Amino acid sequence: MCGIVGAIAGRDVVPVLVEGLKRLEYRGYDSAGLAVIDDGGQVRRVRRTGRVAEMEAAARAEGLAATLGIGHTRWATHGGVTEPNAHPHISHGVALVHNGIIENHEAQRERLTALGYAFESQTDTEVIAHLIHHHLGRGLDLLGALQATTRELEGAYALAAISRDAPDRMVCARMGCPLLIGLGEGENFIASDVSAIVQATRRVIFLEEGDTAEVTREAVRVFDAEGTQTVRREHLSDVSLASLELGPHRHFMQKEIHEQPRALGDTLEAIIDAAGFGPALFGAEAAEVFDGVTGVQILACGTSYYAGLVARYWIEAIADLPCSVEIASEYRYRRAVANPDHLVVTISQSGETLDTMEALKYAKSLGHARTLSICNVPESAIPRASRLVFYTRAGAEIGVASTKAFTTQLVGLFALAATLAKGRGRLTAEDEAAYVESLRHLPGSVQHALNLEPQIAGWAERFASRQHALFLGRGVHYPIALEGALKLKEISYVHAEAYPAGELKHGPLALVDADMPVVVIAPKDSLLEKVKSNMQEVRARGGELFVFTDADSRFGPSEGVHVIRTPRHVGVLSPIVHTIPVQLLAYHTALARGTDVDKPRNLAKSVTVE
Ligand code: HGA
Repeated sequence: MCGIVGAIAGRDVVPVLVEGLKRLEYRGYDSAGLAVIDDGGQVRRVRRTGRVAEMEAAARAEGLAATLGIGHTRWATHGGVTEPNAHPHISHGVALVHNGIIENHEAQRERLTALGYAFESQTDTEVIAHLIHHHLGRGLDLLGALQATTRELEGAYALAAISRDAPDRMVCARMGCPLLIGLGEGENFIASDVSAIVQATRRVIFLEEGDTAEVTREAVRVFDAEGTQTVRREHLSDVSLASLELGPHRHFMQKEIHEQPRALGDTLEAIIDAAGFGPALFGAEAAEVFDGVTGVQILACGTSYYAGLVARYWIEAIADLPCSVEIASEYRYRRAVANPDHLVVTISQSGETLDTMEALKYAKSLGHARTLSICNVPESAIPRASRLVFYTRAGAEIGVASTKAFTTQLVGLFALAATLAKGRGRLTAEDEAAYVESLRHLPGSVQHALNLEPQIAGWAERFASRQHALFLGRGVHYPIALEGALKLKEISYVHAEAYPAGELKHGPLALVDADMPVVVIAPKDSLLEKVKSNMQEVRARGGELFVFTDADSRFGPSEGVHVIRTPRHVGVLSPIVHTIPVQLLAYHTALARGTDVDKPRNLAKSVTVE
């Protein structure tokens, strides 16, 4: 979703801002803009709907150059995708960019209109620019005006502002949306995501909820929610430039699918090194938090929710603990009954998914004190609000459709199931050794599945001309069918639905005919015979089957039944391996249909609004 970058330096910052905005493109956006204070002390602004490259060309044509500026990629929430709605917004020499939603913008708009301010956009954001200007008029300096403004805002925001009357500084604020400050030599930066500034510096300070800050070339002053000057720890970011670049691949999604053996290997490292499971994998307090846990409540959205559904099978079967999984945006708005002995697990690639964050806050307000986050981005909001964390080590995930984040989340969740089981005396030493051994082989098994790409690409040609598809699975592979259907929808725009295979005859079978391809996840597990019966039901109605199975199933092709086999059954980790073919099927179907794989229409990467 929206992205912010700001820079103050002794050199021209326009190229820094443009490069930062390009690195934020992956988050999904519909317009881009930047504002600078030029040598003549004037605010100059360029905005365009569409790609950053178009905005960059316009900035070049105008000869924009300056040592202070802010930039933004906008994913519209309030007001259409138009140039006047694009950020930065300007009020009498104050330029401002904003991520998030201001909930009391209507009341503020009325008040500011009565004060004589004229509005140029339909956004919620514009009130903030006018409020800062209004408070400057009361004699406050830029930081004071920002602080007075934030006291009047309700909602979520990350803000950065500059003013022609203070050409030696930027100011910024954070509430509910991530924001960080990058520290350079004689130059400093502001960004919503470290990838925006990693080309300039790796030294970063993460702002905390309610913080405001003033950033000059030489100094950074941070103030907490009470307005007291404070010190926030400096971190050295390990985001690699290579993970932000495409390299030889056509798309980030393709790159990230193929990175999975490495991503899984990195995520597994701590388990393999310890040759077993234990609370240490989840943080210093984990032994205490896990002690006496009588159940697990998982909260997540989208693909992460499906990871939670897989985990439910593992947690109940291996750890013998009841586990419920709920969509975060539903949980947060219902009257839920909390059991303080249940562990609340939130799953979010970015660690900033707003619905998941709010669900976590709600769970805590209900009395849940045992909280664990499974997350891919260090120091992001959700792990910081949780007592325990398992960091997946997938590396930056740029493609909007999640791939390596999902499979590495599954590793974290499997480790959780095994650790809880061990703590409860439910894991024998032999089982533990066997699980570690399976995990050790996981990157290799995933590589074997990746090697099936040419066959899967052949199937994708046939899906490209279809309007609909069904995905079936049973047991722990049902969530993989859900994930396969979601991937296909997200990036190829083919309508797809997933069902537990046994549910077919209760309704969806009515949809099956020769035009409805049916994808089945059917590895050699205890449910295979049941799944085979469900496949017969499809064939009997003329449906065409596309079956992903493993060599141990001995399930072969026949008329109307196409089969692709992974080399061997990998036991309890089979859902992870069977994710790879459905990812590849979606990717190649999208390629065949010519859609924008990394930036699917209407979608954004980090979903930081409700
Ligand atoms: N509400 C603002 C910013 C939207 C946003 O943060 N999207 O991720 C707008 O609509 O311009």
